[in-house]
Order: sequence, then structure tokens, then C-alpha cells
Amino acid sequence: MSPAGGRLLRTHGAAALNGLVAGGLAVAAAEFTAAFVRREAAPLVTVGQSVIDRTPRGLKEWAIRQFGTDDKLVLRIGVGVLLAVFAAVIGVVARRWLWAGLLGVGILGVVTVAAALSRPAEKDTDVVPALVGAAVGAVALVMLTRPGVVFGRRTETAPADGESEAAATPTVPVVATGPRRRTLVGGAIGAGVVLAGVGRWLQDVRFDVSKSRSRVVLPPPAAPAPKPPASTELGIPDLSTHITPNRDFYRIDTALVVPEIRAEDWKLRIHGKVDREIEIDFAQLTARPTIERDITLCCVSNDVGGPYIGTARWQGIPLADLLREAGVHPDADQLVSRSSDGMTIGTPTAVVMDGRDAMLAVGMNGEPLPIVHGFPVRMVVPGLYGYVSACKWIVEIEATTFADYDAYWVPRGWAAQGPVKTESRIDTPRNMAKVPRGRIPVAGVAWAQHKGIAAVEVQIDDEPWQQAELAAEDTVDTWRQFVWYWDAKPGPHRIRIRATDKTGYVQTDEEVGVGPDGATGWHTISMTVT
Ligand SMILES: Nc1nc2c(c(=O)[nH]1)N[C@H]1C(S)=C(S)[C@@H](COP(=O)(O)O)O[C@H]1N2
Ligand SMILES: [Mo]
Repeated sequence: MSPAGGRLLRTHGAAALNGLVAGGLAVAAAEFTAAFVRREAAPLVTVGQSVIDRTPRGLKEWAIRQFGTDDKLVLRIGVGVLLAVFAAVIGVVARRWLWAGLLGVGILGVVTVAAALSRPAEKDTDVVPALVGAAVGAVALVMLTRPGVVFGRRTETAPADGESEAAATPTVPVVATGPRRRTLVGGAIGAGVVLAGVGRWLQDVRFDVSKSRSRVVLPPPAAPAPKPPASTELGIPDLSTHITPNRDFYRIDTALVVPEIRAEDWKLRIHGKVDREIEIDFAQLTARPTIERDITLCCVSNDVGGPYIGTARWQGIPLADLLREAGVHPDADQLVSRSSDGMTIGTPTAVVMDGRDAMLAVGMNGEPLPIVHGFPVRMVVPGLYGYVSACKWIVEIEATTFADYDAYWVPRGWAAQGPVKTESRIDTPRNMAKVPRGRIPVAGVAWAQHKGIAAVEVQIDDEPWQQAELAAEDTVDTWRQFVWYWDAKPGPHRIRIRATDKTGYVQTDEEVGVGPDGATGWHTISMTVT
């Protein structure tokens, strides 16, 4: 490279570094400030959440397909990279036109403030970290690009250690070099690391609710889960267990940071079209008789054969009783539950009141709800996809109508009504597996919540459909394991399955994607017998 080119690269590189360091310091200062506001107010979170809120259905489906539940990590990295690029550009621009660099900082500040204000459960103080971050970023940018401000005018064009290239374009304010620059940049990076570290630590200390969760003692259920008549477990290797352990239970939500509500601080308000508003705290709620029920929860974003389904033993307070006490008006056909992070979920009132085990759950598989699954209280309604029933971190239920209110996912292209579709999944053998010849179990799970599974059939290649053996039914609200033993002959094979529910409906082979109201089709795998 020519000396001039090298010089250009070096000054621009140094200027870009100024931008990056100023940007990093701004983010660190914002993180630190968020420790005194709330975790959700950190600009990386508010900006990421705003992106999530604005993601159209197609893009969301794509992201889930590409990244699964790592989509949030990908988003965080994306926002971070974007910010870094902006910061570097601002640094380069500021070398020549400081005002333009500062304008860039201002624009980022406005964007982050707007992001904080656009969150549905926004608090006014949420803008403070963004404002502090922008101010710190601006000051850092000035100090780094115009070190004369810090060290006095004279030093600006007099590099201390003989790196004279920096002074070679005297018409453009130079980037400081030598020990003083190292002091500045090093100091800023050090300050950033300390601020961010202390900020994160303070956030953990101040907002972590795991202590509150460990203090929760659930009362024994007044109505324990009924014992199933025989084994719901077929005990086949690689088959999903009937009850999904909490650590394996899928997690789907829009929360970039998990909402953390201490049980002691939790309150639920039932209001809207009701005769008597109810406000109830955690102690009052758990003093009521609780039921314990096995219920299979399923995400509308679960593709045919997908992983976003699980069964837990939920303990909770029957929701219908509470609603009867509130006196929900007959015309209120929709219950909108709201979480502490502003998610809204709309559930048909009639479904909640029809006698099924709709509950405000406080326990999951014998423990208080895990924080990611909605601690301290969430809703669970058998038979409905999660996005229309299973509000986590619930703080409010409003009785309203479908005509009057669209819950979060509805304007984003998802159906207002979301009953779970009858479906089934092959767990073993795996797609693309190579299996030795002989007697092979073809096994999986089938579900038709609140209807119940009546039969599962298995088809190898184009041979006749075979009746699979079903595990004992736990309840109509849970999935059911099945197995069919296959005398497998060598060669490549296609295996597919279909379930029939207790209404007589046979799972359709029509392949439909997850939007707007849940995927259909027969789960089909290819495998080879060796
Ligand atoms: N507050 C809140 N509750 C929520 C969601 C959410 O994004 N925020 N997602 C819903 C969806 S789409 C599903 S499928 C279930 C998933 O519950 P889980 O994460 O406990 O499996 O939670 C539901 N409740
Ligand atoms: Mo979902």
C-alpha cells in the first residue's frame, strides 16, 4: 500500500476507533443507569424489543425457522453490530466535522429514546438510560476527536512520539497519537468496562427475583392431578417423556430480558366489563384452593414435527371462579391478559368458563413457576395455543370484546382465535437416521387438547396404514405417546403418521404453515435401514 493510503487507513482507523470507544462508553453508561431504573430500560433492550414489536409475521416465522429459540441472541448480536457500525461511522465523520458526528450521536439518542417510549409497558423513567448514554457518548466523542479539549490546544498538532503521519494533513484536525491518545482511549475503555460490569452486577442484585422464588412455598393442591389408569409412558428410548421436565420445556416469548416480578410485589387486577373489579396479591391468590392438572402447552409457531410443545403438571387457581366473583358481563366475549412487559393475549371468555381447567398457574411440575415460564403467575388454558391463552408474568385481565380490542399478535397477522389443531410427531427414528434392520419402534406423541386422541396410524412408504399402540390417556388435555413396531427391511424409507381425535376428525394431510393459526400436515421422515 502507498504511504498515503496507509496514512489514510490509519487516521480513519483511529477515528473509527474513537467512535467505537465513545459508543461503547455510551452503552456502558446506559447499562449502569438502567441499574437504577430497570433492566428493560437498557437501550440495547429497548431497541431490540422495538425491533421484535415491529417484526412482521413472515419475518418472525423465518427467524424461528432459522435460529429457533436462539432468535433473541441473533437479534442482540444484530443490534450490537449495527450500533458498532454506526458508532464507527460517527467517529470517522467527527474527525472532520465534529458537529456532524454529534448530530449522529443525537440521532442515535432520539432513536433509543423513541424505542424506550414505544414499549407497551413503558415507564417514563425508561428514557433516562438512553439520555445518559447519549450525553456520555457525545462528551466522549468530543474528548477523543479533539484531545486538545482535554490536553490543551497545543498538543493537538504536536504528536508526542514522532508518528508524524497524523500531522501530515494539517487542514483536517488530527487524531491524537502517542501516549496521550493511549491514555484517553485506554481510560475510556477502562471506564466503560467498569461501568458496564458494575451496572450489570447492580442489575442482578437489584432485580433478580430468584430469591423471591426460592421463598415461595406452594400449598398442597386441594385437587391433586388424578392418577391416570395405567402407564402414560411407553418407555421407549428417544421418545419424549410424558411430562416434560422444566429445564427441557420450550420457551417462547418476546421478552429480551426476562420480566422479574417478586411474588411479594405481584398483583393482578381484573377489570373492564365486570360488575366488581378484583385486585388480588400473591398471598391472597395462593390462599385459594388450587387444582393440579397435566396439560400440554403448544405454540402456534410449532411447525409439523417441531419442538415447541410440552406437557407439565400445572398447579393453579381456577380462573372461572375468580371471573364469576368479578361478574364478567355477558357481552364481554374476550379476556385480554396483560403481562408486566406489556404483552397482551386475548382469550375467548366462553372457553375459559366452559368447565375446562383454565387456571392462573403458580406451580409447574411441583415447583413455583420458573422465571422464564412466567413467575410468579401465568395463565394456562387447555386446548388453546399459547399466544391466545398462556400469558406469562400476568398482571392484568381485562374483560372486553373481540370487536373492541386486538391483542398483540392479531395486528401482526395471527388469528384472533387459536384452538390447537390435532397433530402428531414422530420422535424416533429421527429424520435421516440410519437404523439397523430388525424390529424398530416407530414412536412419538399425538395431541388434540381438550378433545383427546383416539388413534394414531403409521405408514411406511406406500404400504397400508398401520394402527399404532397408544399409551394410556392421562387426560384429554395432554398429548399421548404411541408406538408401532416395524419389521424394517434394508433400504431407504419414508415414514409418516396421522392422528385421529375423539371427535372422529382425522389429521389432515394438507400442508399449511404456522401462520395465521397453526400448521397442519402429516409429519413425514426419511430414513435408511442398513
Ligand atoms: N408475557 C408473555 N407471555 C407469553 C408470551 C409472551 O411473549 N409474553 N408468549 C406466549 C406464547 S406464543 C407461548 S407459545 C407460550 C409459551 O410458554 P412457555 O415459554 O412457558 O413454553 O407463552 C405465551 N405467553
Ligand atoms: Mo406461541
